[in-house]
Amino acid sequence: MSKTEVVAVDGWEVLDSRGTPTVACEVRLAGGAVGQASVPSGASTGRHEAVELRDGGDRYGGLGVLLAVGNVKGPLASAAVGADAADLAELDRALRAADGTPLLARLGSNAVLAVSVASAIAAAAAEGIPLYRWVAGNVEVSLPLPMVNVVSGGAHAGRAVDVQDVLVVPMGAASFGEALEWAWRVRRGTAEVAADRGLLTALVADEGGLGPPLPSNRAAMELVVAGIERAGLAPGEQVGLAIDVAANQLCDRDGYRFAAEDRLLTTAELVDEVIGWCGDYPIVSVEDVLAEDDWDGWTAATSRLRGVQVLGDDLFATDLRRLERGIGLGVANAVLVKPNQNGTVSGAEAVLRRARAAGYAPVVSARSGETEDAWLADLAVGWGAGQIKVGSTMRSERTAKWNRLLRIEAELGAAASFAGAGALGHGDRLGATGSEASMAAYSDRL
Ligand code: 2PG
Ligand code: MG
Repeated sequence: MSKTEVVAVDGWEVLDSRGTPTVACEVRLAGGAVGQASVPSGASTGRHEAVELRDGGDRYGGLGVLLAVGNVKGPLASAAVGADAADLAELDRALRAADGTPLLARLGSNAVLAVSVASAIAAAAAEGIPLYRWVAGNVEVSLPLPMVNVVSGGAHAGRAVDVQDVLVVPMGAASFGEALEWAWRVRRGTAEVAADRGLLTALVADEGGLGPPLPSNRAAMELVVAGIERAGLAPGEQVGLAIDVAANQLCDRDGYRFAAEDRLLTTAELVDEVIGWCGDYPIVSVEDVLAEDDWDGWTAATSRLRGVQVLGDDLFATDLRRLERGIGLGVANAVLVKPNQNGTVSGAEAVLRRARAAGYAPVVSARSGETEDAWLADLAVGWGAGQIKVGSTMRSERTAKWNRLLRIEAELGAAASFAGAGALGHGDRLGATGSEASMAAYSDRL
């Protein structure tokens, strides 16, 4: 029996950062190594992402996950026990096969992902190496450029403004640690400017961002630019803006509705609006500019937004087939990689690799409902993802990931490579081969 053979799988219910139940799991290997993991959950979920299983009924208002926990301990444990955690792709295939549906709707993606992540953590522990090292294999690791939430709206902040998130990208920073400190300074600067203007800043949104009531999307962007200046940093040179429009959430029968601004827009008008923002504010990344199934709209939007990172979240749903379709149509130039949209660690990694091979920039992302786990940080470093988004610089479920990245940076010392501004996607990279070195390294692993 190999030391990395799975011998036991346990599951239980815990609460996430919104107080919503989620699945936790422990995987035990023959050599005695153990891995524990809990999984996140989104609020602005797309139709095409892997399906969470929830109990319904009265317990926890119907949001309990005891059925999913039962599936961890039952069918998923049966599939995993005897498998080799060192071959995660094979183990993940066994988990998927036990479910048998494309979006893991039968046993629950929350159950499947918990087993997948806990297995990876156990396998790394069995080798006595950090998870990021185990994930990387022989490939060079790098610390990601952070995309940090400063002002929230949409489904994350009681729809204070219509766009879901205004984030900052400290692209002029020389290291991860410096980038995080700049983002922290911008968040504080933005809170100060908001307070000077008499806006309420004490309450924080789901991901730790500010959620002040503002008259318009533009007012949110202007506020964050003022925050960058208050922080003593140069907007557009040292720190750029990233916008998550989360356009699915704006869909109305007749178009896209900016409820806070009381406007109804067609697809073309929404794209015009975003292009206007890009002209007036130092925006480097636009996420989910249109709804998840508006492929024609996305094709046109991508060519019109050339020059900025056009990032697909609900659009791709960390799904290889949807990404293939996007690559074929020339839609977007960057992909959000959320392990729980996919359902397994190796499935999410396959999406990331395919994206890079096609010249798309990957952005590893947490969810708005998170736990204190930090495995996402290790995945981002080990995969050399280039960018990571985990919310703001406060609230423990967010800082758990930032703090893990700081630990890795300290551990690597002078050898720590930082992805920096070069990680951002832009149209000009499409069709090119990307970084030849990292491409070669990635194909070696296939
Ligand atoms: C997103 C995520 C994270 P949620 O839309 O990118 O900010 O939100 O987890 O609610 O889908
Ligand atoms: Mg999003």
